[in-house]
Amino acid sequence: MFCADCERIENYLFPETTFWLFLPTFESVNKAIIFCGNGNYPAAQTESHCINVKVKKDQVNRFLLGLFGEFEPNELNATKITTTEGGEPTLSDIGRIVPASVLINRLNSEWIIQSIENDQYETHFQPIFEIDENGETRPFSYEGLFRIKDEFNNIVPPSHAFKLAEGSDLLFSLDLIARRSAVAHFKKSGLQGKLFINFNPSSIYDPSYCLRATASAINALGIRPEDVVFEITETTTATDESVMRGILNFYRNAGFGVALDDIGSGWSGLNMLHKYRPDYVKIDMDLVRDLHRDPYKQTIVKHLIQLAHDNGAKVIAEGIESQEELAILQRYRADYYQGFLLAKPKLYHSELSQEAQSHIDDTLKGIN
Ligand SMILES: [Ca+2]
Repeated sequence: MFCADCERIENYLFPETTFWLFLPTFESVNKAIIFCGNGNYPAAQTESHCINVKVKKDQVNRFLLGLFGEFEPNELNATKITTTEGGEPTLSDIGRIVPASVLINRLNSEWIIQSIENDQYETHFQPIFEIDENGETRPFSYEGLFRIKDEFNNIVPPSHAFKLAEGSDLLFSLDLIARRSAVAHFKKSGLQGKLFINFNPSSIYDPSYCLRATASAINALGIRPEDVVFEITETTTATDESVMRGILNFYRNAGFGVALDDIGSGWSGLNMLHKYRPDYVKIDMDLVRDLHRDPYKQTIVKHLIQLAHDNGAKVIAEGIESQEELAILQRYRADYYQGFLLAKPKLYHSELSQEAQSHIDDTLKGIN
């Protein structure tokens, strides 16, 4: 289940660890030697820009946080580290070299790995509604919202968890777990309608490899591909265009739908709409907020909906909190509606027997 690509910080630590630091400048070498001297950490300079330092296990946190507290962010990024149990680094130790910034982030995000391994996460669902001409609302689909808990069983704000994961090279694992959790919880909850799954394109190196596990999980649980839509967020514009196309092709070939998430007033969003021809466009809640009071937003939303329709996409307005906002969106003929006004995200409890739930878990465990 857990991605073997992600090394744990413990893999770098021994009862007494020798840290091999490859430092970018003489100034950083000096800072490190002075810090080690003051803290009584036995350090030796092996080459002009390399020092090694022996640190006992219970002192590792203090050592790493203290040392890198002395460094500027660019020094931290340019410093590379590997560890050994005492001897000189071998070839495999060289393969474990990481930037100091990643090691520090991993130290801070160790709880994420613990939570993944202990299954301390769940997926909440927020319905997306269609509204007929009589004003009757009906859930058309459910967006899965991943919630991970820390060691005290508190739900961590998702943006914080994903940011930490990104800084410590865990984004790929966390995003994969989140997608799989959405599929499992959807099946267990017995919800009817489509499932919308959030997806971060920057967590993908190779679409056919990285997305296969999610596609397999969907198939294994007997969910029809046409009932699954992946929401790709606009904030990841840094993602290479060819990678994005690879991802979209993968989803389309597998029969899934694609939504562009959080489409705002930015040009990148409009550009993506034209370039990637999504099945759905989700209008960002910033545009929806106080729509009735803001003629500028009204112009944008009106044209955005028109543009989406011209490109064959359905429009979902998200983050709706007031009747006034909803009324305008209906007037502009958005297709679907989501927000606290209509329904909050919540945990849907399983309708299935314990045995049926275990069967789902077991099915997913076999998929990597
Ligand atoms: Ca979303």
